[in-house]
Amino acid sequence: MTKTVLVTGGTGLVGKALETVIKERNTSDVWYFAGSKDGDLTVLTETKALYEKVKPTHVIHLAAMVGGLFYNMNNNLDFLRKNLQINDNVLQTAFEHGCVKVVSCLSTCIFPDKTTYPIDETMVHNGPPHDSNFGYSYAKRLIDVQNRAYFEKNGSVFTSVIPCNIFGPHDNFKPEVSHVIPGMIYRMHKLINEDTATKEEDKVFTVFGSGKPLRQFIYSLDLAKLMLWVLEDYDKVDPIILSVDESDEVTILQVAASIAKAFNFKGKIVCDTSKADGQYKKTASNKKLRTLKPDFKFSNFEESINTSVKWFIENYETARK
Ligand code: NAP
Ligand code: GFB
Repeated sequence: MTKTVLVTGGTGLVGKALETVIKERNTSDVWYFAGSKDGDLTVLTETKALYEKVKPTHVIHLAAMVGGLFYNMNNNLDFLRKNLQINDNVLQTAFEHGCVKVVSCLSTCIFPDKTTYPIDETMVHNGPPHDSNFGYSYAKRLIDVQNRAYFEKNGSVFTSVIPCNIFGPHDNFKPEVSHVIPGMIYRMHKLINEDTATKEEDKVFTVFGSGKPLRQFIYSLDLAKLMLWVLEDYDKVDPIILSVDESDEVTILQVAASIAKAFNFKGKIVCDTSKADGQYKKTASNKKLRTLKPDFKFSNFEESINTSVKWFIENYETARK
């Protein structure tokens, strides 16, 4: 069956990675990568108009108000309301259009703050999320509840994936909005390229927080390949974690060192502990994924950081910053 796939949020970090992977594959399917210029999905009439235009059989739902720790901390109400509106409009309109399948996106940051480790898919609703991003977290958790309600109603396969932190080309580098990797890439590039009077070895790069929190990071192109596998071959409503191994977890300070290496930065790295750390860890198990897809190979973290830094330098003029 030839699919017509609507990718909401198709112009962002993950959407662009999907577009790159799809271009490398010979597919007869029709793909439509929608951004907010195609319609504001917080508005039901604009959501319906987009579905009328694309007439999708399948949907990969990425569109969301998205941001890093500091953006979440200061905007929990907006993260809650905008994402609730987007999710309800996109899922209900997919249901009304009789879409065969919808794959939505949760995040490993929505799990309970007080939890045992490693976290797995059964633990999504086992307690309140971390205070820093409760708005985003509850809106995302409700996608899982909505998916079950649609399945109960008529057997629709509306499912979701739970990625760990994602990074790669086409990320959002805007410092007040961004996640840690694009945020540090942007700030290190700025430090190196401004104030040319100071010798680079005398320059000091600041890591926000203690640098001690632990994170798992998935390269956007790896996630895109896994999401395409979910679209084709995963037909359960229950969510599936798409994350690198627990053993691939790194500290924020290690991430800063990797970025410094990619820039060949010769200065010092210090931590500003006056800034928030956010969640200390959110270690997720990818056992379910490894069981269903044992042959998948994740990209090397350092190489992916190098590629992302190179992309930012080469696309500095047009990058979101
Ligand atoms: P992103 O780069 O910020 O892209 C967000 C996308 O959503 C863009 O295409 C944006 O369109 C679109 N969008 C935002 N508000 C919209 C609206 N009101 N109407 C229509 N489109 C709208 O985000 P991302 O990092 O690719 O995230 C994709 C998905 O992965 C999200 O659901 C996010 O929650 C999830 N996720 C991300 C991470 C991460 O570390 N980045 C981790 C776990 C899960 P414009 O470009 O036109 O603004
Ligand atoms: O990616 P990030 O902003 O969000 O990472 P989370 C935050 C961690 O990186 C904190 C440190 O420990 C920060 O102190 N950090 C160091 C920085 N330098 C920087 C910097 O320049 N920018 C940023 N942003 N952090 C988010 C959730 O949590 O994870 C979102 O709030 C989302 O909802 C995302 O789900 C995937 O990983 O802490």
